[in-house]
Formats: sequence, structure tokens, C-alpha cells
Amino acid sequence: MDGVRRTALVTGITGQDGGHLAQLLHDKDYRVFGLIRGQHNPRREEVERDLPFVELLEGDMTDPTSLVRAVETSSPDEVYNFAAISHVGYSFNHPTLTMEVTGKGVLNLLEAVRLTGRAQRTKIYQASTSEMFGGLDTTMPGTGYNEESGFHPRSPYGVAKLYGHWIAKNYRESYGMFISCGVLFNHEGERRGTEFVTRKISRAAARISLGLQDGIKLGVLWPKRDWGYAQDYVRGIWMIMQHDEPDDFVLATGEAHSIEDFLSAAFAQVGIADWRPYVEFDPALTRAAEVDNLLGDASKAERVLGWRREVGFDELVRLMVAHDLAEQRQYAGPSTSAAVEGSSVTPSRGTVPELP
Ligand code: NAP
Ligand code: G4F
Repeated sequence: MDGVRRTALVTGITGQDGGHLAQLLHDKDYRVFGLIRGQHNPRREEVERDLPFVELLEGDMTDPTSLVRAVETSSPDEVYNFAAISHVGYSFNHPTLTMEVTGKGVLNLLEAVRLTGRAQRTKIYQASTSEMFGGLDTTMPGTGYNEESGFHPRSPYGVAKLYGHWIAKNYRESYGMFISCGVLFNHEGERRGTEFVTRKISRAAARISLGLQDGIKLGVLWPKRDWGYAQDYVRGIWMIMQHDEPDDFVLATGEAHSIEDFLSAAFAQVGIADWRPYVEFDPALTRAAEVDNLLGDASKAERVLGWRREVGFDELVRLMVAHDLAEQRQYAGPSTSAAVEGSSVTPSRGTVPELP
């Protein structure tokens, strides 16, 4: 490959990881294609503005023909499959769609690579997840889940991802394809969707401190997650793909924190010592089955790839809240900056409607 410009096809280009990875690949001088779905995708303009170097190809994980066309057009050295229905709560309400996109979509993509004659030339990354482990006390080793741990998915999303994981491994073994699976624990950051709990909290903390919002509705607060920083993980994803053999790797921080911990840290950053008066329990935000505790053990990735996460929990919260403060300040009145930087909150109404 030395001296030859590499080409990558990234599915899920409008998502958190797709955006970060596209930037990383561009910085490494890849030619980057991104798969975008829908007749009118509302996030297309954002990609065109923030990632102008990405060559967009229209396609949908549920439409095999479109994937064949995307692979033929891009002729990629590397395919990164991030496309998914990725919200666990949403997957309970849309289990069939989740299976079609998050599960069967992986098969459609693998077949597109195989049927276009690229099985031995194109490397594939499959975005597997810690949700496949399920977080039951009886299944989690004290040091956290690793590549040898058993699976017990607790949602339609987790089950669909497990199908994607196994079909990827099956194609690796059956056809000798270079297919690696990253079993990633939760990773968050400035590009995280606002439907996920960390970003919902960091944005609410910022908006409450600016007087733009009165409170926040949340589901259960006791579950623990192993939360890392998305840019650390995307660097790890690229390292997984540069390894000389296809394999599976866990990426995690090795620390678990509860949602209450995240609330405390985020609200403290905007000068609110007690988050409780601002948080209301909403049963509609609970799930039919919950994953109580996820902790990961990334020692294989550290040993084999030399990967190491750089950002820890406190810094992650700091980065997210700082980003949301900067973003939301444009909607606030001029008297709010002291409230944010000081230790007490001085509400001041802005012009943006309250968020749920
Ligand atoms: P994300 O922000 O939710 O992005 C998901 C992407 O999938 C979006 O670009 C979305 O496009 C696309 N998509 C949805 N349905 C599609 C379809 N039918 N055809 C084509 N594209 C479709 O997810 P993320 O956080 O970046 O995560 C990337 C991947 O890693 C996902 O597969 C996720 O399940 C997995 N993962 C994430 C984490 C995490 O903590 N972030 C941890 C482990 C694994 P639209 O914008 O058009 O909806
Ligand atoms: O932020 P979450 O929606 O993330 P979750 O369910 O852990 O899934 C994320 O991480 C997985 C890796 O383990 C990825 F595979 C997946 O694609 C996704 O990126 O919820 C975290 C916790 C849950 O226990 C949930 O019940 O927060 C709890 N929660 C409480 N209130 C809430 C809310 N979650 C959301 N999204 N919104 C709430 O209002």
C-alpha cells in the first residue's frame, strides 16, 4: 500500500463515529466515501458543511442493490460499517426494523463486497457492541467483559448486533475475508446524538445554567456504563483495521459510572451543586429490560495493538459540557455568562423552546 492513496467507504456517515472516522481517515490522506440514506436526509447539509471532502453515495442497509452500487462505485480498500438503528430504547419499539438494519444489513453489506469480487481485497470493520454482553451480574467477570466473555443480549438492538457479529465472523471463517469486529463499550463526545443519556444531560446542564430550560426528564439513574471518549475509540477502530490479521477487540476504559455520577459531574461543572431538583423521573423513558452494569476489559487491544484511551470520565464530562455551553450560549441573553462561570445559577430566559 505504500505510496498508494487508500480508499474507504464509511456507512453511518451522519452519525457520531462516522463523522469522527471520516475526519481521521482524511487526515491520513484516504479518499473517503460515505453512505447516506433517504430521499431527503436532514443531516446531509451538516456532513457537506463539516466534512466537505467526503464523497456521498446514496444507499440503505436494507437495500442490497444500493450497497452493491456503493461498493462498486467506491471500490474501497476498507469498509467501516457504522450504520445501525443504534438506540436501545428505540429498538424495543421497532424490533423488526432494528433486525433489518442492524442485523440483516450487515449481511447485505458483506454480500455486496463478496458479489462485487472484492472478498480478498477489501477489509471490513463491523461495529459490534458491549450491549451483546447484557450486563447481568452473573455473566460479568470482576475485571469486566473481554473477548472471551459469553453473550446475553437484553434488547432487540443487542440481539440484532449479535447476529451482525456472528455473520461477520462466519464470513471471515468461511470465505477468508478480512473482517474485524470492534466490541466497543459506550463512547461519547461532542458529536454524540442528543437522544443518548450523556449528551441529553450535558446539554440540559448547559441550558439550565443559561436559563434556557427548567429541568430534564430521565428514566432510571442507577445503571452503570463504561463511558469513553469517541475520538479515542475511533483511533482504536483504525488500529484494529491496520492489524495484520482480522480479529475481535474490546475497547473500553475499565471504569464504570452510574448515570447519577454523570449528572453530578455535569451539573457541578455549571455551578449547580445538587442536580436533584432539576431531574424528573419519566417512566416512558424506561426500557422493557435494562442493562444494569457494563464494564469492559480492553487489555487485549492494549497488548496487541498498543491502543490506550487518553480521556477519562471527568475529562469526558468536562469536554461535553464545555461544548454544549459554547453551543447554547448563542440562544441565551447577555446576562448569563457569570452564571455559567461562577458557582451559582442565575436563570435568564432565552428564545429557544424548552427541550424534553
Ligand atoms: P449513530 O450516531 O446513531 O449513527 C448511526 C448511523 O446509522 C447514522 O448515520 C444513521 O443515518 C445510520 N443509519 C440508520 N439506519 C440506516 C439505514 N437503514 N441505512 C443506512 N444508514 C442507516 O451511532 P454511533 O454512535 O456513531 O455508533 C456507530 C456504530 O457503532 C453503530 O452501529 C452503533 O450501534 C455502534 N456502537 C456504538 C457505540 C457507542 O457508544 N456510540 C458503542 C458500541 C457500538 P441517519 O442519520 O440517516 O439516521
Ligand atoms: O445513553 P443510552 O441510550 O445508551 P445505551 O443504552 O447504553 O446504548 C449505547 O451504548 C451501547 C454500547 O453499550 C451502544 F451499542 C448503543 O448503540 C448506544 O450507543 O442509555 C444509557 C443508560 C441506560 O441504562 C438507559 O436506561 O441510560 C439510561 N437512561 C436513563 N434515562 C436513559 C435515559 N437513556 C436515554 N437514552 N435517555 C434517557 O432519558
